[in-house]
Amino acid sequence: MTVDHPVSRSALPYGFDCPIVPTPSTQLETLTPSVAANLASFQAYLRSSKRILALVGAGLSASSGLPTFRGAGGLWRNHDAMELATPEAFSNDPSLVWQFYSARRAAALRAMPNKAHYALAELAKRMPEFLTLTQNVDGLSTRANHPPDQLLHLHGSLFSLKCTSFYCDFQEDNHFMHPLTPELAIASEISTPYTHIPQSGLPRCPKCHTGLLRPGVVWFGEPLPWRVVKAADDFISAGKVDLILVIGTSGTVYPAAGYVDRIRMQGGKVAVFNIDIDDSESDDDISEMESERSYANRTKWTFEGDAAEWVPVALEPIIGQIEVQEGNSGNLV
Ligand code: BJW
Repeated sequence: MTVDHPVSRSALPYGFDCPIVPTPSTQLETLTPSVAANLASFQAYLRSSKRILALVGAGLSASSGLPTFRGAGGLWRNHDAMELATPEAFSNDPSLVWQFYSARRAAALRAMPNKAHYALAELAKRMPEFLTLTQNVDGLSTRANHPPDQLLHLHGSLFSLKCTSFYCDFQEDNHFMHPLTPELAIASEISTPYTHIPQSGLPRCPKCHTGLLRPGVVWFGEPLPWRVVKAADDFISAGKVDLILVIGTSGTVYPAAGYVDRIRMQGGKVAVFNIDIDDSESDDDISEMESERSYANRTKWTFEGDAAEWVPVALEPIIGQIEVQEGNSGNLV
């Protein structure tokens, strides 16, 4: 499996304060007996599951070098990333918000999918009733060849553009050119002081020639794309979802976070993959003697550590082993 890559992988030129988020090793080769029992119990249930949903967030792409929103790395030029992801921020200062998104486009283009992106893509190829709901806008799941009909982008894409004019319906997807205007090239140079770009230097609508373009992402207070929400609802209504994989998300943003409770209320079980598992997310009580036969008593599993390490291991009974070579071809062995 070879991944086309439009931008070379030299030093990151973009502007997050902490572009590479170091992730402690989960040292999967030295599992304690209780962690091994937890994994065996999860894998036994996974093998018995027919319909599976994944809800993924920024932590999935952390090992690919893309910062998460909350916590370390969620600052861009001393601005809280969450405060830039609003229609109000764009309307107040489109130059600032466009530079934020231009830097993120550059970073996403130069990042590579990691083993968890490939593992989920492989699970989709092997299980027709597996669907991934991604909150990520970086395009890495698509670049890992996740089957498109089994991948829903809840929060849009960095590589979609929309006209902001009320009277214009222009929208373009898969627009990978960078920078979008010559002036936006400065967004990638964090070492230079921030410079305001006048509206004439920001992306303009090629259809109406008057409106400013904006990134095709979903900001706070905006509705999620209705086709996407409907497709997710249709999947959930079509039959009981046996398992939801909750990967690298803080679960704080709605309606995305609500899918976990919906699956739980249907009687589905939950597996959480996160570098930081808090007490409220911890497993059901298990004993070190738990065997893989005991999953009937479980409603939840947690895997604390880097999703890029844990997800491929957890899914191994279905997908086999995933290896991602330097240069980033994902190979199944
Ligand atoms: C690792 C790791 C490693 C790190 N391995 N793990 C109900 C209740 C309360 C509020 C609301 C509600 N319903 C709606 C709202 C309002 C609002 C909302 O949810 N607010 C909350 C703050 C409370 N929701 C909305 O406004 C949504 N719209 C809406 O509801 O519209 C209704 C409507 C209907 C009709 C008309 C009009 C309106 C829209 C939400 C849009 C969110 N957009 C963003 C920006 C997208 C564009 C961009 O990328 O810039 O989406 S915000 C940001 O948060 C982004 C993310 O997708 C989203 C979720 O974040 P995520 O992915 O979970 O990242 P983090 O950083 O939070 O967490 C990372 C996790 O990874 C952490 O747990 C780490 O520990 C972990 N991790 N490294 C594994 N290596």
